[in-house]
Amino acid sequence: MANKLLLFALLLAFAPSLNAQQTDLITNIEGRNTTSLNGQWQVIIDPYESGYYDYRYQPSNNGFFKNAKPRTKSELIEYDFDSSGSLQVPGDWNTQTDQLFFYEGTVWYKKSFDFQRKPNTRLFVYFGAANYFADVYLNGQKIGQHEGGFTPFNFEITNLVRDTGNFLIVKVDNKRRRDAVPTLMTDWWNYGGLTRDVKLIETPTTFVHDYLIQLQKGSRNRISGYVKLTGEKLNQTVTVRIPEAGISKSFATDAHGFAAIDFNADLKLWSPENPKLYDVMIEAETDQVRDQIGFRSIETRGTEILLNGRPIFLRGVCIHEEAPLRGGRAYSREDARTLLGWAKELGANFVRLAHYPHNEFMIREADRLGIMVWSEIPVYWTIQWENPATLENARNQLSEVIARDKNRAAVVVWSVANETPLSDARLLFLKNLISYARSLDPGRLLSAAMERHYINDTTQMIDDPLGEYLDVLGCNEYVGWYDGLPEKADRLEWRSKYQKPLVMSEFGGDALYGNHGDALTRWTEEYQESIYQHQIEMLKKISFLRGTSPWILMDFRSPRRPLPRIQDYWNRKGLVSNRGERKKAFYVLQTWYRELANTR
Ligand code: GCB
Repeated sequence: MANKLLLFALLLAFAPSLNAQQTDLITNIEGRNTTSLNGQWQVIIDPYESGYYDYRYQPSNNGFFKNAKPRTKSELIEYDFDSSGSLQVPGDWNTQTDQLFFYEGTVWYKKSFDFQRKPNTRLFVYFGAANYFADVYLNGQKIGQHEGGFTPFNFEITNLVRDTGNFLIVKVDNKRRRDAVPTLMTDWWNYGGLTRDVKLIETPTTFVHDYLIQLQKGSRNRISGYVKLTGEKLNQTVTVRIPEAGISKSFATDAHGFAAIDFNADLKLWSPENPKLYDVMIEAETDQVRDQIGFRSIETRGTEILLNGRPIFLRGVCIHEEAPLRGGRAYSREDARTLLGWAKELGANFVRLAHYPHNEFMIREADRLGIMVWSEIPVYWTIQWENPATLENARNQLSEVIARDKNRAAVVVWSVANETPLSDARLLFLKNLISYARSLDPGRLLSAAMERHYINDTTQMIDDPLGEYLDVLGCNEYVGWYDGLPEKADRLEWRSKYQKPLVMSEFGGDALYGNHGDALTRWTEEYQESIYQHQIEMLKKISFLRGTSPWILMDFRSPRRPLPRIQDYWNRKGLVSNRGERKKAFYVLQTWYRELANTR
């Protein structure tokens, strides 16, 4: 009996992480032959999940995914997608209708489409993201499920798709769960739905599934990585061409379709001053993919961060994936351009994309604009450190964002956690993520927003044991907001146990745009301005500081912020309001960043 129980507990522990039907992520969607499924999708709001469970709370064989219609006038069917409402995809559901503003639960999405698949092709359905849990069905059959609200996934539908009358149905559930990643408590809005692009990807029967084409760690003239084919003809010759650099190198793939690539290359390196991207062609016998790739080295030496071998200071700002001006989840290239444009105006060469992987547009635009990126997974606050399924889930989200963005020069840091409380279990969990990230992508720096503490009234100590395993130390501090008044920063000294670079990954305070008063009156622009003034003087004195990303570029929605007339469910720590107005602190930071740009 005890054994049975143990087995059951183990099964239960691993159940939510089963991704059995999921195809490995296809790299570089922009370079593929795709058909958009964006637009209006029919939806059914299903708070009791009666489209999934029967009245005994057992999964039903006859759920809404069947898209049934009464065949006779007597037949009883209690749902109908086609006369229910519709929602725009991509998009969160919360900001599309008042009815769903605070909703956390299940919404069923349905899209009909025709598709004439050409002979000798394969077809995949690709989701940029679905928050949080997705069950996906095509023509009444389950094709897969996915957990995690901010990373892409795809399923093969080659043998299921019909020329006409396909119906793709997705049950999206954004209920928060204690064991999930993130867990129950966050400081951002739980926007639900098909929040990013949905596409069909058509490929040859054997195709270039994945590749890593980046500079080898520590080198500025040697490219190393791999190309991976999927399909029946796995032994092929693949050629990597970078015409502008006069490169054409061929490799033979092995019986698994895998070829390690490794060659010298004389390249103009990517940097914020010159964000050079090369056209790169990956040509197999049966498939070709084109990408735009930048090449740069990133490493640390003592307390320095070196970009292309030269010390650099990361002049950054944090950003949530909140749509500028319109509100709701950001989802478009225009959203990315606006947000990154404001960061540039601020004088930034770096952004921390908090607290989860943002959409691919952000990374692609950062690549083009020359903005370095800190990319993060939602291991936030009080995750269940001892739950193996939670770890598996975090690992999966990490592997998906690395799979998607590993060829983007802009991404310089993978961050595995934010403000997680010290414990042995937490350290084990995060060490596991760090070594996993290094195994998937040896080239980038690893960081996390760690814990730090006072050793006396005026000394902050960084000695979180996690620091030993990171390349870059991250610290969030709110001196002047949650921790004393702004002038407290004047007396503070920072110490670190580690000879490593520090990025002050958060600081700041709330101000309602247009709310004025003296520098000691909370919620005014003047108070926030004063925080930045005192902070900057303090930061200048930290000898091992190599970057800053204050909290945050723009006001963002949070259910934890109910104060009427000031917050109204917005976290007001933005340097820019949700309507795009610059607050006074914006200019304080801009002045410092301009100074730094001229002196470093
Ligand atoms: C933090 C968190 C961030 C919050 C911020 C705040 O430390 O990392 O997610 O939004 O503080 O505004 O309190």
